[in-house]
Amino acid sequence: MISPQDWPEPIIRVQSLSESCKDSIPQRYIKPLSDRPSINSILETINNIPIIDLRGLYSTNPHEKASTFKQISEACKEWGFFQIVNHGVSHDLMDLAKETWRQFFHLPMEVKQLYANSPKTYEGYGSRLGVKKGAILDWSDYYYLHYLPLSLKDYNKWPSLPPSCREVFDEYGIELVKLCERLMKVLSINLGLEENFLQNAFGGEDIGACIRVNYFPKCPQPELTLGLSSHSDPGGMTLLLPDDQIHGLQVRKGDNWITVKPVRNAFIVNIGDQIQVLSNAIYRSVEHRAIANSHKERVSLAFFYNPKSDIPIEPAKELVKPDKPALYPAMTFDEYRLFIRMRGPCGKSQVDL
Ligand SMILES: O=C(O)CCC(=O)C(=O)O
Repeated sequence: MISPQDWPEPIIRVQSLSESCKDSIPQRYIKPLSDRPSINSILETINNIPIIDLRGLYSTNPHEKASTFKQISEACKEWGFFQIVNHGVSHDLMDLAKETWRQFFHLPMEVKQLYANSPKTYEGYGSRLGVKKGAILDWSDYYYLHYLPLSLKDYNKWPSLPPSCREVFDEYGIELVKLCERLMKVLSINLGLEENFLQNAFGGEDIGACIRVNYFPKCPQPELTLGLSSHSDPGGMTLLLPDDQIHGLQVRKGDNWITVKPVRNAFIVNIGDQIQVLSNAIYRSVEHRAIANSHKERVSLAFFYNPKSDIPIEPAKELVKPDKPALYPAMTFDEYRLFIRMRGPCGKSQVDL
């Protein structure tokens, strides 16, 4: 498969549309009826994903420790999503990261355009995912960056404004990598594997990490569109820093969409397709999407913790049994990601294929 060099149509920034279209959205953003959010559904709003206090992982009380491991295990199996509090990342740094990126999106358009991206690597300022000509688009802009491996980290692609952006994101990346490493150990132990199993399967210290900062401008008709279409995350594990003032993330639970109520200073963790493969589907990546909002803009930071891109990822031998054969063939993350990037967000169809 050859990576596309350019977008199939001229890029229009959703932020500009939000400023010019006060009453209605262009046809290109109107989703088919089956994909539209039912914004006021009771079922969507009464539930919430599990909230887990990570302090318990380091408790000297064995019951508290075991209970925290169990909560994470159940959340991974039943939801594929959970919120974590007391995770060790400085709350000031979290606020600063969000604020810095919000400032970026408020820079004049000509400054942001300097970083316009292409579908070749997606790095930079973007307004669509996928390259299908005539696709119905999502109501969001974003900024996508590689953080690891160092060979892919290119400061020229990082915004030079606001001036603190590079420094803040560097510090944020260090903290999030540490947190992901801790969670990978917990997931390995919960799967009955050696504690470094998942980390080693991802390439040891040689993993990949990237960030997508999503910017969802105000939308005059949120009931007709989506901020981000339904998808599962292609990588290993995602730490999402949501906007805790505005609900936007919805997670699929059976036939329903649950609107996540973010807890202040929490991260939202979700299992990606690569951990689904390694765990032979004991853990499953779960479809999620973002709804648009008519009153306020929203910013979210998705930090993707991924396997090294050129090592084959396949179900752990220990989790393959005569009655549970390997459900997936070996594939590198590079091969998988290329496939995803051509198609854009498509529910769970990618990993199931
Ligand atoms: O903004 C959100 O709540 C969801 C973001 C997300 O799913 C993503 O960036 O992959």
